[in-house]
Formats: sequence, C-alpha cells, structure tokens
Amino acid sequence: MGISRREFLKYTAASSAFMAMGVPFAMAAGQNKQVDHWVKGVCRFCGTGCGVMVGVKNKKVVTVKGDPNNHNAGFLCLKGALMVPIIYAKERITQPLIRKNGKLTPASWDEAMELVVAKFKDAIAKYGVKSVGYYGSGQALTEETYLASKIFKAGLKCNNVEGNPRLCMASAVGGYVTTFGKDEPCGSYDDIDAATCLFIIGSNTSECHPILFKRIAARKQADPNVKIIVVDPRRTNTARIADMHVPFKPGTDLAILNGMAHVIVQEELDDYRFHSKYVTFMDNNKQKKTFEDYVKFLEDYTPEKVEQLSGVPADTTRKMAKIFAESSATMSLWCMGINQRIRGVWANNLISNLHLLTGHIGKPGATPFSLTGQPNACGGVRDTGGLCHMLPAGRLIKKKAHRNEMEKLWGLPQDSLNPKPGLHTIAMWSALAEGKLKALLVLCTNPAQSLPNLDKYRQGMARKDNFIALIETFSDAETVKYADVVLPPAYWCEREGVFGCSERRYALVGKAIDPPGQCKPTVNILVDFALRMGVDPKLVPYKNSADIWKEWRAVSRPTPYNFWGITRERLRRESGIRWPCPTEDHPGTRIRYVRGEDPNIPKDYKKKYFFYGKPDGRAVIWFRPYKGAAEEPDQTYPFVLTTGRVIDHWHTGTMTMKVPELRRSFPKAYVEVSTEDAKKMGIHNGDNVLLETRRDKMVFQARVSDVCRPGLVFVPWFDAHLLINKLTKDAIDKGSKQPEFKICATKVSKA
Ligand code: MGD
Ligand code: MGD
Ligand code: SF4
Repeated sequence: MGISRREFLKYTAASSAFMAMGVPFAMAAGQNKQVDHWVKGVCRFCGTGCGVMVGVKNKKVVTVKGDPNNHNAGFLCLKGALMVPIIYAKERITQPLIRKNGKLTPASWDEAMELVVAKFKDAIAKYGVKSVGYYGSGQALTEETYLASKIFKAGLKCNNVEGNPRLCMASAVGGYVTTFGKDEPCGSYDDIDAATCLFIIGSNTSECHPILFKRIAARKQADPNVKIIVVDPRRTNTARIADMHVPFKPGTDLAILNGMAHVIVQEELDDYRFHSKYVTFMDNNKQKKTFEDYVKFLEDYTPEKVEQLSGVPADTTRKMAKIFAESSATMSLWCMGINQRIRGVWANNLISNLHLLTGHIGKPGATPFSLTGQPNACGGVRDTGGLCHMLPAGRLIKKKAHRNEMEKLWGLPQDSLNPKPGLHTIAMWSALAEGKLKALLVLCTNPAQSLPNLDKYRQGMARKDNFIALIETFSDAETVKYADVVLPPAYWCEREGVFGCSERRYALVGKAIDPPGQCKPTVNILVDFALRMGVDPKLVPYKNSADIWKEWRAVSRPTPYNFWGITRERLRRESGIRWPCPTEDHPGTRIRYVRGEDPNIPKDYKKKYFFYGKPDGRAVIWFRPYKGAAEEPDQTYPFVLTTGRVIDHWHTGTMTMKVPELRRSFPKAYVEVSTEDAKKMGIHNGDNVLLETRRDKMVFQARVSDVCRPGLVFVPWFDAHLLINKLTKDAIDKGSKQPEFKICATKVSKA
C-alpha cells in the first residue's frame, strides 16, 4: 500500500541537489502502480495544499501521487506520499459508540443521534442556547464548516461556534483585518519564484510546509543572489539554507521588527511615494498620525536598544533591514512563531508595516504572506465564518448590516440572528470546565491533546454534568476518552468536498472510495442532527456537499471574497482556483489590491492600489510598542519552553503514528537542549530530563544539539503518551484570543 521508504528514497534520490539542501520530498510517488483509475484530490495534511492523485484498484486506495497540474507540480513530501495506510488503520471507528457505565459501546445511528439531540435539547431547555456549542476544525471540509456554523448560528441561534484555527490562525486574521481591512493574504505562492529576498520569521517551513520550502530552495538555487533571512530562536532545518539566521530571545519579535523599521526610516530606505499615497499611520489608540510621528515613535527602537531586549546584535538588525528594503522584491513568510503569542496580532501588523513602509507589496515577489497550518483553515473556517464572532465571507456578527444581509440570504426573518458573539475557544473550554457549558459537538479535532494548560481543560471534559458528542475517525484519539457519544465519519477521500489552502486556492477532494462500516459523510451527520433538533428543513435542504458549495458561492458573491466563478464543474476540471473569482471565465486572482489583478477593483480606478477593506482605501501602518511574553523566565523557572512540530508527524499523531515509516522516524517526544546548556548541566543525548512549569512536570529524553539557543528548550507535541500541553500556558492575545503556545517559563534538570 502507498510507497515504501525504499521507493520513496529512489524517487527523491533523483533530486539529490535538493536533498543536499535538506529538502525532503517525493516526486510523483506511486506513479508506477497499476490502478483501475485515479481520482483528483488534495493532501490530507498541511496548509500548503498539494494536489494529489489517488490511485484506486478493486475499490481500494492503493497509492497516491502528486498532481502535476496543481501548484506542487507533482511533488509530495513524505507525509503526503505515505497517507494510504491511515485509511485502513485498525483503529478506524466504523460504528457509532455510546458511553454506558463508563465504557464506549456500539450503538445504532438512530440510538446515538437520539441521545445527542436529547442532551442538546435538554441543555437548551434548562440553560438556554448559551449552554451548548460546536468546536470544529481547519481540517473539516469547507462545506462541513459552513453547514455546522449555519446550523448553530441560523438554526439554533447559538454563536458558540469555534474551532482549532483559533489556536493557529486567529492572530494572522487579526493582523490582516487591522492592517488591510480584509482577511487572507494579498499575494500567492507565485511570489516565491519572483522574490529576491525571502524574510522567514517564526516559520519552520522546511518541516511544516515542505513542498513550499522546496520551492524556496529552488528559487535560491536558480539565483544565488536571492537572500534568505530566517528569524527564529532555533536553528531549524529552514535556517540551514539561510544567508542570515538570526536567533534571539523568544518573544522579542516586536522589538526586532520595530528596530528594522527604525533603520529603514533613519537611512531613508522607505518608499515615501508609496506610503504617502496608500498608507494611514495610526497609533495604538486608533488615532491617525503622520509619518513624522511614526519616525518619532521608532526612536525608541534603536538597534542598540533592540540588542538589549532581544539579543540580536545591532549590526544584524541594520543588515536585515537594509536587505529587506533594498531588495527588488521582498516576500515575508511567517507562521506560529508569530501567531501563537499574546501579541500575535501586533507582530502580524509589524511585518506588514515593513512592507507598507518600503512599498514591497502588490508586485510579483513583494508581499507579506502568512502561512496557514491546516489544509482547510483558510478555506473552511476563516472564509466561511466558522468562529464565534464571524458570519460567512468576512461578515461580522456584531454588525447589524452583516447580520441582516445573511438573514436575507438564509431566508430568515430580519433581526433574527443572535447579535452577541459567542465564546471563543479558551472561553468555551473554560465554560465547560466551570460547568457552564453543558453540551458540545466536536468535529475533526483532538482538544484533549491540543489545548494549552491541558490538566484544567481535561478535568472539564471529565465532568459528569456535561455531554460531549465527538465526530472522530480513530479510537486512539485522546478526546475519545472524554466523549459520551462518538460518531464515525467518512474520512478524507471517502467523501467529496473542498479544501482552501494558504494562497486562497480552493481545490476539490474527490471521492475515491466508499467509507467503511457505518461511517457517513459529515454533512449527512450534520443535516441529521439539525433536523432532529427541529431546525427548519428549509435551512438545510442539501442532498450532498455540492449543494452546499452552490449556496456558499451565492453567499460569497456580494462580497470581495466572491467565489461565484468557482463552480463544482470547474473544480473537477481544474487543479485549484484562487479567489476572488467572480465569473466562470475568470482565471482566479494572484495578487489582491492591485488594479488589473484584483477583480474587486474597477479597471478605470484612478490609482494603482486600492485597499478596499478600509474606508479610505489606505492600509494601516500601526504603532505597536514592544511587550514581552505572558510568562517570562525568572530565577525559579529560568528557561523558555517552546513547542512545535517535526516533519514526519501531524499534530496529535493520530494519523502519522499509524504509518510505520513515520512512526519510526520520531517514535516519541523528546526535549531539545542546547549544547551549551547541556554541558553546564551534565546532560547527554538520551539522558532523562525533567521539565517543570507552574502547571505540571514531565520527563523527556534529551536531544542535545545546536538547534536551540542557550536558555531555550523545545518539545514537539505529537506524542499522546507525553502530553507537553500539560505544561504549556493558556495566556491569550487580547485581540485574537489565540494562546501563547510558543513561550512559557520552565525549570530544566537532569532527572
Ligand atoms: P512550529 O513548529 O509550530 O511550526 O508551522 P510552523 O509555525 O512553521 O513553529 C515554528 C517556529 O517558531 C519554530 O521553528 C520555533 O522555533 C519558532 N519560534 C518559537 N518562538 C518564537 C518566537 O518568539 N519568535 C519567532 N520568530 N519564532 C519563534 C505550523 C503549521 O504547520 C501549522 S499551524 C499547522 S496546523 C500544520 N501542522 C503541521 C504538523 O503538525 N506537522 C508537520 N510536519 N507540518 C505541519 N504543517 C503545519
Ligand atoms: P489533530 O491531530 O489535527 O489536532 O490540534 P487538533 O486539531 O486537536 O486532530 C484532528 C483530529 O481529527 C484527530 O483526532 C484525527 O484522528 C481526527 N480526524 C482525522 N480525519 C478526520 C475526518 O475526516 N473527520 C473527523 N471527524 N475526524 C478526523 C491542532 C491545533 O493544535 C492547532 S491547528 C494548532 S496550530 C496548535 N498548535 C500547537 C502548538 O504549536 N504547540 C502545542 N503545544 N499545542 C498546539 N496545539 C494546537
Ligand atoms: Fe501534504 Fe503539506 Fe507535504 Fe504537501 S507539503 S504533501 S500538503 S503534508
């Protein structure tokens, strides 16, 4: 099934130049397999959104290969290439389960759904709609998230609709909305091929977006003058191809980014013509300011002061700023090192500031570009409005005009939608822990492993007076332990639907095979839930996910998202289309906010750029001061603990741990310690090391290397047997409500 590691290495060996640069990928893996037919789809894993072809023989998936017509040009990384055994894992849940006397026992669909609905109805009757909720995922299909959100918001008038993108992309959304007035990146992957400076900050692209990293490495290989700067406290594999790797004290990005802006204005490297025409300057109190005020604000961020705060040598800040500004086209790429922070929105703003200050925006190769983590966080949750404050296509619950527009589109009476935003993720799980939330429907996410400060939230999940209905594919997911009912969904290519990746590209995941046992497509489960809950059948008139897609196109049409031209037929024919796409003959949009590129801008518009998300058409340069992390190291907890990913595992490991090749490469979590710290503490590779934070303590095996800077330790969070989130902190960004997974204080000692 799939390809073996040997076959994989054979394919990759063909591209030894990339391998030498540390770029792991598979080319057209599985090409030689005999299959009955190929079905077009999208990789199950990361937000790179690689196109795959699924090979089917005798009604079973036997292999996958990269789609040569999608942006990945036929390439897949190891996770993508080895996806097949997961479908047939022995842990697949194939029938509904109900907890009886503490044990999950098989039940019929009818029995399980009746119990779910009885619990939801009972909670609503006793405590109101605020006592129920939905917690979804950036891995659910677009149609699934749109539908779940509609059932809760329009059907039940309950805005407690959240999902794991709150842990992931919320700060990027906050950054884009405050800077440009609209969510989602302006540029696209094509910019990588044209950039002459790639500024990578808080992203381990090589492990987390490997096929994009391959594209970055190819760009560098094609033109050695292209400069790559990696700003990351760890010397990751990504940093190893950089011209400049800039390690620093975690959590001090705001100072570094302001320091770069300081150098740019002092050395007059800014593009005055651009920012005087297209930018509004604004302080932290939302007061309009001038460029001169901004220069004054930046006086506090001399490279020398930045050095004191962050540990980045003053000359390094100067050099970075000069390369950023003087390159002919600079592209910034960032991910969780920026977003998972209590000042994540501000850090996002400051990256965009540098682009608006230097005019590195809206030209090929010049753009700020946040990388999305999950395959459909953009496509499902951000765009269709699957969070507690949002409605579809960028509309907001708190805006009456937006609610009224959605009421019209959904055929609801005027002013019938609930005007109060619901509970955000941490508030939702806190409410469960405090006994205020009584019934929760959870889809395609494993919060019993992925939430920060886990002990608190797991205790909440374990309470006897609440009810958790979980739609989950695998019996060994941690959250299954806390579920009262488990509903078995069709997995990945067992049902049809759409994923939207980091570059606003939407592509169809085709149905290749039937689901096993009693598994059902999630949209069927959700419609069944809605009807049993007494939701008006006119709100859920769908036979399949294609019907929902049709409605979504219409709902997006009056907005700058505009998916009208992305028909199901086109999705079947083409390998992904980037929105906005207003008509069926429109090719999709590469660059937003630029006349002639973005269909939202009239062809005769008087200026070249139009940031139409803002009332005056100007993007905002924000004055955001430096603020540190929620929990800085001190004498008692002197180290910073950071958490993140490894190339071969996906999140909580429920899928990748089922692939022998992937499991073997990282069988368990470990703690990465710097050579310098290890020497001081007498720690050697493989020694047991105790980590202790204010929340919990745990022992990990040491990996001593030059990856972490002294004072920093790193633990990957895929291992269900070593739950590092018991140690992390649940402090959140005030604006985006995203938790600061990336930084907390810890003690480190040899165990
Ligand atoms: P992380 O490992 O979470 O991955 O992708 P990334 O964000 O690239 O963290 C990125 C980097 O942030 C780390 O190298 C870390 O050293 C750095 N960092 C820590 N603190 C700071 C800081 O204060 N400032 C800066 N500038 N950097 C800091 C995440 C992405 O990956 C996401 S969100 C998802 S959902 C997907 N998950 C995933 C996976 O589970 N496995 C694999 N293999 N790929 C994945 N792709 C996606
Ligand atoms: P996953 O393992 O992706 O992690 O956290 P989670 O979403 O909780 O969970 C997906 C679940 O869905 C799995 O249990 C899987 O078995 C199941 N599943 C797979 N396919 C299907 C399907 O088709 N249908 C259904 N119904 N279920 C399916 C992710 C979250 O974690 C994210 S996005 C981020 S960015 C955070 N990152 C992060 C970090 O960097 N550090 C630490 N310490 N914690 C983190 N937690 C966050
Ligand atoms: Fe899948 Fe991401 Fe690898 Fe592409 S880079 S094959 S989307 S895991």
